[in-house]
Amino acid sequence: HGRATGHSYTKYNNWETIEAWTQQIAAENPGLISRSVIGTTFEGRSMYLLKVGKAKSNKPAIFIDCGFHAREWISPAFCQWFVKEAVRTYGQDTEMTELLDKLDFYVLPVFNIDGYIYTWTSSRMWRKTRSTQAGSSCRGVDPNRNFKAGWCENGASTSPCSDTYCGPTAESEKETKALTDFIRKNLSSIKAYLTIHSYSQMLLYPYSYSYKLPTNNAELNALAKAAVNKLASLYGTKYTYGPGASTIYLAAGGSDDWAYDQGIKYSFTFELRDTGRYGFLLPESQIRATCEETLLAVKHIASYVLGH
Ligand code: ING
Ligand code: ZN
Repeated sequence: HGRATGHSYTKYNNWETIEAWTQQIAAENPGLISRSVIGTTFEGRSMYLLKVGKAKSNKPAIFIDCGFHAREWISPAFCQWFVKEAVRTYGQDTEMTELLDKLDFYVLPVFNIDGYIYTWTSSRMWRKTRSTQAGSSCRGVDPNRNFKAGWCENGASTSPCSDTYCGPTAESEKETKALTDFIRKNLSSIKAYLTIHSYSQMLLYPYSYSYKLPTNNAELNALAKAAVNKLASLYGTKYTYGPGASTIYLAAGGSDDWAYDQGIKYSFTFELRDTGRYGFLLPESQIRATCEETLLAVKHIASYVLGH
């Protein structure tokens, strides 16, 4: 007899519950959501992707992923919130209606499913994937050090026991490969890439693998500034923003840098609440406010991208 698995947008849901939710929300909104599987994890689980938008061909798209790092539970909570708000406000909120009419959001609710489950069952502070490593009893690769973007040059470790282990090769992880294969296949439509982490209240853009600046640095800086202002307008939550390397730290192999170098010129990493009081253990009482304010920033970026 299993535990009760009722889904709630204001609680942290386990993977079994999130998996059932992806099925249900797609079934309940056939005109706005379709579900696909982009690959399987190391432990063999399906990686679900929700395509959210008014069904129509040849639309531009924005890719959003959550749950790269297992312990950052507010991140999957945001992806679920985003999808709920998209379908709830479609036809009511003029901005969301225009967004869904004119573009598709690809939402990957949990990227690192094996790690997420491990934080529920065994070790709350786990960060990495759960892959086994040749010649080591330590498990897991940092998925945000595993992309082919200055891979393992800076701010990453070659030790399988490190929390920032870059892996034996770039894209060694099945989860990384599933994501990069999907994005490469859909590159012509994907205009923006957003990856949701926590914590530290920052909006980061390339580069993190070196101190070089992206060609559209001025544009990304202005867009990040406008997005964090929107976010702060709701509850006053303060975000810093800028290129990853100078704003947080040098770290090679991140997904936002990789997406940017593929030609996706609007590529951002969100670091959601808080700034360290609770850190990864953000109380469930803050889920609603965190997701509401983040939604404003994401909608702002999406509307900007739609107009450019
Ligand atoms: N922070 C990110 C990390 O992977 C980051 C910061 C962003 C690194 C973009 C590289 C590229 O370390 C968290 N909290 O995971
Ligand atoms: Zn993270």
